[in-house]
Amino acid sequence: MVIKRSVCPYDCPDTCGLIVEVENDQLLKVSGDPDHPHTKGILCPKMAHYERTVHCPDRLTHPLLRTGEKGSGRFQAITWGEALDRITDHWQRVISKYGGEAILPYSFAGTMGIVQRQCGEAFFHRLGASRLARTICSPAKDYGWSSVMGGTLAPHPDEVLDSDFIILWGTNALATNVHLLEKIRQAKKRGAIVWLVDTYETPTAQFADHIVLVRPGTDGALALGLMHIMDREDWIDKQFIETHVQGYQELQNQVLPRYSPDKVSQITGIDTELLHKMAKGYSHARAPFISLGSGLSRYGNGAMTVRTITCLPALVGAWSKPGGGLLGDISIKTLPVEPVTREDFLTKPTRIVNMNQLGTALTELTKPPIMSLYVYHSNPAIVAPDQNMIIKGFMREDLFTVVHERFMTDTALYADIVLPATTSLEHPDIYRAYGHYCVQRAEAVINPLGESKSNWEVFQLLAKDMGFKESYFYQTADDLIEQLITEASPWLNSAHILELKNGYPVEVCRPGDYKMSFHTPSGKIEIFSPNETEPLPYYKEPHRDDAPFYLMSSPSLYSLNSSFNERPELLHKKEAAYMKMNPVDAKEKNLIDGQEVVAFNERGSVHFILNVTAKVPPGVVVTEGLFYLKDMPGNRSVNALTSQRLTDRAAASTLYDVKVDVRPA
Ligand SMILES: Nc1nc2c(c(=O)[nH]1)N[C@H]1C(S)=C(S)[C@@H](COP(=O)(O)OP(=O)(O)OC[C@H]3O[C@@H](n4cnc5c(=O)[nH]c(N)nc54)[C@H](O)[C@@H]3O)O[C@H]1N2
Ligand SMILES: Nc1nc2c(c(=O)[nH]1)N[C@H]1C(S)=C(S)[C@@H](COP(=O)(O)OP(=O)(O)OC[C@H]3O[C@@H](n4cnc5c(=O)[nH]c(N)nc54)[C@H](O)[C@@H]3O)O[C@H]1N2
Ligand code: SF4
Ligand SMILES: [Mo]
Repeated sequence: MVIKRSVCPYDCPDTCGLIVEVENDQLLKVSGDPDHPHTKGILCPKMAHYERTVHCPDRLTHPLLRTGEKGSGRFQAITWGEALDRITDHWQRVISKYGGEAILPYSFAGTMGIVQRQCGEAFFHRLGASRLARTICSPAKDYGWSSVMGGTLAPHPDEVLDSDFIILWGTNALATNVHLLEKIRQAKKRGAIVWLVDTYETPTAQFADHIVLVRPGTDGALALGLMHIMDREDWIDKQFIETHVQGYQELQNQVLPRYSPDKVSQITGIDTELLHKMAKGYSHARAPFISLGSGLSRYGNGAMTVRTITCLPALVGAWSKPGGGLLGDISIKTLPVEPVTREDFLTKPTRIVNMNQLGTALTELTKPPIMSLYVYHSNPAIVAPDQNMIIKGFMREDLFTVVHERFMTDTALYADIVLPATTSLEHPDIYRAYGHYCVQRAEAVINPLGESKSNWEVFQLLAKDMGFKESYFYQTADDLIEQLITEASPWLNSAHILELKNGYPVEVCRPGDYKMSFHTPSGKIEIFSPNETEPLPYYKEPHRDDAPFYLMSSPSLYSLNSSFNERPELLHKKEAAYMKMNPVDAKEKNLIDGQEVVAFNERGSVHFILNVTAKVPPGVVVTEGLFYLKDMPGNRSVNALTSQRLTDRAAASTLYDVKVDVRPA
């Protein structure tokens, strides 16, 4: 038996260190690495048995050619040689008839390793394909943060240990940020008070001393209401503001008067007493800390909402206090991506297609139309908005679709050719976390299952078949990893480089005073951002459908986006595709707990099992987790209801900005 270190590859802020026990290419056990500085040996329930995903009997092991109708799931095994020839022959024909832009790559975050995640971009740049705006997750959140804080480094997650007042704002941390929640538990033991701001009582609410339920999409108004009270009561840090903040006076004079507690209460649904209590607690805390999730950024006003919330710590000088500040994502690129993505391979700036508008792209784009789609480490049939439109696109007879996957996902079911992919334990990579400051390299610990190949290997083979001569395509993944490490200076020192080579996680170097070094054009925190067309924050309305219920589709504890649905025991824990509804609404609609219901709007209808619970306020319905269609009662899942509309800035998804009506099935 051999014991090796590895890294959790999934799209999760924690990027846990793993200890893997292997014998004869068989994983015996996967556990947490106790030596990891942030994750300290603890894994979430999903990864505790990663070996069940890796050795899952449903893994794809051979290239497949479609033999039945699109979506029928009828395929026959073919060789890699035949699969690659069919793909490149088809692409040559598409390129000569329509040009390279008729080919669209589609990928997101099935694996977060930099090489395997991003190497496809180099290939498609060289091919001259349409480019994909990969904005499904949190670019509106990043935008909101940067418009106030610029390139300022986010606080280290350990800061929260020293906080006495913590707001979990729009984050179901028990599902999505377990190691930060662990630190919050420790802070609580030392006396910290925890507030939760969400749209319903999430499983994380059990950790909160105070729960604030906000009307979906109105958190910007909540933040302005808090600032209004803090300003009126003079609960602000004037000295900090004078030295480190740009635009407080403008905010005070032009914006805050418009957000009285009564007005904010009307917009958000929060009563004025609770607003007052929250503002008082926040501004009187020794070290107030906000953990900001992404849910509230996935609205038509998402970037502005995050921008407004990001102003709060500045008013009380939280940045100058050990334990104070705001942590969204650690987006700083401690490892470069450019050596992998190779934008220089583009001979001209090709068309950009937004990944949130795949449905429209496949069904409506012309000049040229999309004639071939190559999907890798993403499952758009389930994760992307407007499922019916996407499936309509997938059904096009003249669309040539290739899907590189570990499992027969709903997307792969519509492929002309399916290619089998490795898991992270079968290929090398290097990882950078977005919830802490560690990077870690991982080597393959077992041989690829069956004939599966890594993203990097497939793009190398496709490049060869297409006759690309660039040396980039003829190096190994390890060569690329070495290059990234070499170019990661000044974040890594020589001791770090050695540790990475040996497979250990390393925490990158940060300047000592980074929390108080504001990397904005003015060198100050910019409440007033002169570069914005709207230089001051204000409350912007989200998009709204004309239907009675706000629909939340939050992350589940037992799956990660559409991943982990291959695991029966995790699926069992999710029980069923529930829709939570308040008892008052259920009564009014004549619906009872446990009954099958249909949520619907102009984009689609989805069947759920009704769960009547007071944890959800009236007017809101909630479903947790994304399911494969075979596990849904009505063969459609929640994204048949979500829309392709984009956020106010950064063209991100608005997955939570959606309304539905509900009727019995
Ligand atoms: N177990 C598990 N872990 C995951 C994931 C998963 O699916 N499952 N997903 C991974 C991914 S891709 C990401 S991006 C990260 C983070 O994933 P995110 O999607 O950012 O998840 P959370 O940060 O938990 O934020 C979602 C929370 O926002 C709340 N919310 C929605 N609208 C509003 C609103 O208007 N106001 C407020 N205050 N709250 C709102 C939802 O109810 C939910 O509790 O998690 C990652 N980790
Ligand atoms: N309604 C609603 N929709 C959502 C969300 C939500 O909260 N609500 N969350 C959104 C968010 S935040 C995100 S980030 C997106 C995520 O969307 P995706 O990034 O598409 O995430 P997954 O559904 O996990 O799909 C990843 C797929 O990659 C495959 N895979 C894993 N590793 C590899 C590999 O090395 N190579 C290849 N070729 N394949 C691999 C997996 O088997 C899996 O099927 O979903 C979004 N969709
Ligand atoms: S999904 Fe997140 S919490 Fe779970 S093991 Fe992976 S990095 Fe850790
Ligand atoms: Mo995400």
